[in-house]
Amino acid sequence: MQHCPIVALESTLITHGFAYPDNLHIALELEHVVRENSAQPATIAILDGKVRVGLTEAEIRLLAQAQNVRKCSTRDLGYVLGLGGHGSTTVAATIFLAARHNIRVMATGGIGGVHRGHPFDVSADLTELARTPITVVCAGPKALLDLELTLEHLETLGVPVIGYQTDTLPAFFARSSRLPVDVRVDTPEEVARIVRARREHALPGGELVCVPIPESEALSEDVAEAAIAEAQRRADAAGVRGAAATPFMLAEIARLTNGASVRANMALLRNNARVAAQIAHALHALPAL
Ligand code: PSU
Ligand code: MN
Repeated sequence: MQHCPIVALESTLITHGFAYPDNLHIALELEHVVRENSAQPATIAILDGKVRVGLTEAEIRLLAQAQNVRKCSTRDLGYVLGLGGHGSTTVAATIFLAARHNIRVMATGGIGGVHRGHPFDVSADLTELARTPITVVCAGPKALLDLELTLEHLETLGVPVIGYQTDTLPAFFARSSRLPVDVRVDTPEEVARIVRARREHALPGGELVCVPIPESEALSEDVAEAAIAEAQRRADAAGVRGAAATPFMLAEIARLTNGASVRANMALLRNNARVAAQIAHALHALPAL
């Protein structure tokens, strides 16, 4: 049993989610927020072909400035581990590695899902969450996705979608998508009870805890939606597909909102890191199975 609860953090948001130096600042801030809430952060990445669970500040700096880092979902891990080089881990690859190091909670901004207009572009985040026992804290799937189809996939895969102090699925930059969540909880202890019951009864896979962005930092739904729609048009016109789609769209949305989306993204990440640390504590406090 770990002495201090650990919160895993992903590294794709450092290499592909934000531009330098925003990426460096937010990565260090997230570690700080986890520590402030009495948990230990573990940012996960592949450095020189080796799995690293917990990076030093120097290593985070290196990733934030490196040009040649491969965005690794689960299937890409083997390429970088086998052939060498640096890899940043998406939610899928991060939870795969975290769970194998007995880490029970991960924080991110928004998980991947089903892309709008591309119902076969389904993030491996969903399939990995369906088979990896870990609790992922996010602000909903990224709003640039098709949220309704993403929820349908999660249901098919048996992944619980838990609203944290909300009855509706948060829409990343905005507080609500108006789509209902399966269940609402209001405390970290309630999340821990659900997780523990699932483990006790050998239900497979993990849980998605969805936390709305803090009110003061949310984008208005109209502003967010207009930027997302335009970014999607640009992505389709440029023929951007697959793993490149999310980074391209996030950069376009940042330009279209004059940086407001970047500030909102940072705010929700900090908030999720805080809630994740609290959930890690609540899990830690329950008697071992
Ligand atoms: N959310 C963000 N920024 C990001 C991502 C999500 O605000 O960079 C990343 C996460 O690492 C997530 C990944 O796992 O995008 C999903 O990419 P894909 O759709 O290619 O699976
Ligand atoms: Mn995708």
